Amino acid sequence: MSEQEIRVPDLGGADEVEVIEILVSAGDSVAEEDPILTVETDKASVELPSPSAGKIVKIIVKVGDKIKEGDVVGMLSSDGASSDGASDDASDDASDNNSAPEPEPKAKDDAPAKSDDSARKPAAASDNKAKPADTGSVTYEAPAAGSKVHAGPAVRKLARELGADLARVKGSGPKSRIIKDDVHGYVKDQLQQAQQGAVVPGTGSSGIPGVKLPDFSQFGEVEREGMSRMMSVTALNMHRSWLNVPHVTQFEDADISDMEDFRKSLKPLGEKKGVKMTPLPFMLKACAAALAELPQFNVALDMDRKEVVHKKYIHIGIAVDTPYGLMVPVIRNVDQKGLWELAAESAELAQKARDKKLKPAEMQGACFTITSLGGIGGTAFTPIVNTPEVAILGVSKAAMKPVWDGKAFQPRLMLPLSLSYDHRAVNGADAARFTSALARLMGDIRTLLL
Ligand code: CAO
Repeated sequence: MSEQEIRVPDLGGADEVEVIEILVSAGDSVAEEDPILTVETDKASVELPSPSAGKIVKIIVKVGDKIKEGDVVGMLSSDGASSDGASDDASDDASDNNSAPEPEPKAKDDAPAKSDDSARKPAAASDNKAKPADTGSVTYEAPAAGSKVHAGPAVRKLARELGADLARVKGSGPKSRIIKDDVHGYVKDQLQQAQQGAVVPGTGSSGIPGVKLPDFSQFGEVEREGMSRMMSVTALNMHRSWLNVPHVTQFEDADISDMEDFRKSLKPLGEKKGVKMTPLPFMLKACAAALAELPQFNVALDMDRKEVVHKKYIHIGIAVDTPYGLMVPVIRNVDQKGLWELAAESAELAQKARDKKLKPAEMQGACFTITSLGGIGGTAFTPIVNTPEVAILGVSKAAMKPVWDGKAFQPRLMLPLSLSYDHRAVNGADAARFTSALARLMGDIRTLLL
């Protein structure tokens, strides 16, 4: 075991660069070429690789520091083993499973934050291999079966956020390692191709022509503002779902008169417990029961492998309106929790969302989403499925309505439900069964206990 300095390598002509991300900490094991730091030159962001395999002793620079070629940035205790291609691959796998900066969900096929799953699972069979579009612009080959992706945790995180399939991105770093600029370039090219009407191979994009903006200032005063990161990521996710999923929305009214009487009767107890019981926990319970009753809604479609992924857990996302945009924290094992626990947990997660304190893991792994606009208003809407989930329940504002009981009209409190679903996974009859089950369960909450 010997200690060696980690020095800044040749920066390709850049004089001084800024450290923008530190990717390892003392005690981490690294393979040769594993990324240690990300630095930003005036042209690109680049990951500085480890000179050899070993254990990080210390990193002596911090984010914001300016460094140049030859500077010492840390110490590595080297075991003398120089890594070959095989260990390089191993390091990539390790970065997938252990050292990624955000926790990965257990179920590899289920990351609502739009993971680069396809980089982790076997590539599509060769007969499904997409051919590059003949557009004259940059095209990307579908990955060869079993091909490895060489990219560090920060690059993988970026690719997940932007929805880029790393297996299709060409690496321009050392040993064809993918760097952040490759991901940005890939996404940019895909968008350009989509705007030009090209079908981007393997993306499922329909290649619709882009919307040309007029010069708005000819009509009146305007001001331009950069989109926040959250807004651009949400826009991309919505667009992807909208283009990839054949949506249908099923409507139903649930009679929640008795449920509301019961909920209101819980108010004094809620005050004692310091927990507000809103209609949301009842909806969560009802959705969990409906998902158990109709498990065809608790799936994801793997179109590459032509497989249906059946989930044996019931985690439900709740859409939360925040000043920064829409966030979807996830409540785990809803079927195993009681109403008070669900009320406390949903209030806590909603508050965390509004305070921007949600951890990535708290927004991953949902099987289904509830988006409730009931506290605001409206009679119905058509929510967009939060892929790779296959259904989402939109809830509008409950209202008193005259309901015919066979002899007379009775004033009943009716809750409008809008279930959007992926028609590839679910058929219309099952959707009607699902909303009927919700109406039945919320209409008589004693059935939630069954
Ligand atoms: N009908 C009538 N009233 C309802 C209702 C419904 N469907 N749902 C909630 N309410 C009432 C609640 O009972 C509460 O009333 P009181 O204060 O008198 O008890 C009031 O509306 C406010 O409830 P709330 O919104 O604070 O709590 P909630 O548990 O119902 O919802 C949350 C929590 C996080 C879902 C909600 O705050 C929220 O952010 N909703 C917006 C979600 C969104 O933006 N979706 C759009 C996604 S697509 O762009």
